[in-house]
Amino acid sequence: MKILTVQDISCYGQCSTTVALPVLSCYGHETVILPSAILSTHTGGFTGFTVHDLTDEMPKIIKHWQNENIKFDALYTGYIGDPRQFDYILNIKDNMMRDKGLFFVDPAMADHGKMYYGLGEEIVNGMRRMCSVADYILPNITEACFLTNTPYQEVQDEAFIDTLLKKLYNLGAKNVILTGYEVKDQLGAVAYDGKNKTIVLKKREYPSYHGTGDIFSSVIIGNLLNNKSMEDTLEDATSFIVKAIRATKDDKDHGYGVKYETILKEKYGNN
Ligand code: PXL
Repeated sequence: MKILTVQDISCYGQCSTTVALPVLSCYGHETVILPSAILSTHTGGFTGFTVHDLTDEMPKIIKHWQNENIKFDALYTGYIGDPRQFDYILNIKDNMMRDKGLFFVDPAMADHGKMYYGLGEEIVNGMRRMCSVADYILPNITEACFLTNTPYQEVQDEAFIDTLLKKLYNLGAKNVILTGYEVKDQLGAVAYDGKNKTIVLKKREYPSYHGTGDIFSSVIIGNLLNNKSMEDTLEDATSFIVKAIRATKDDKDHGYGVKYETILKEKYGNN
């Protein structure tokens, strides 16, 4: 499958584009990138990072691709720092996909009840527009609350999650995959297709790290594009993150992201 991913390049910090590429490659997919911005680091836990917005490059890159008649089997969006980019992305979705091409939206904009640094209402509105035409949306609980104007709750019971799933589904996406679903000491994800729920939970690992949401989404997309069932997909993604956190937590110099490379190597490397 040829996948176009649109998200930032955080040069240091193991998130967004820099984790999506290796993960999707290991699941056997060709990856194409349209970087939304280039940052020295991600915006969580670092101060003084640099940001160079790439919105002005987007129409030029897209025009060249259209001249070359390039088309994609899947479009996967993540962190978007500038609201002008939503029109470009929706134009790609409408005009540059192969038959049965799939649109995956990870509305990476918030966590732990708060928007990420520098992001506001215009980003929420743009993400909502993309969700309305997506095949799959992959919000965490905080993002789900912002998308559906639901007050954030630290502790979520099943009724709250069911309401959130229905509200997310009503945004227009064909499938909802809600991540960060927590039940007692377990953490995982729940998928909803308008009829059925698929829930996969694992014993929660600590601490929580930046970038795990981006790895989680990339593993899910890698699997779904290989026609794996939702159950197998969520099983693979949750166990991947559990292993990555275990591989990282004893390294005190590595608080900015997870050491997921050894997990990929375990799965796919021969040496
Ligand atoms: O991991 C999500 C993410 C992606 N890109 C940038 C971020 C974050 C989270 O903070 O800052 C630039």
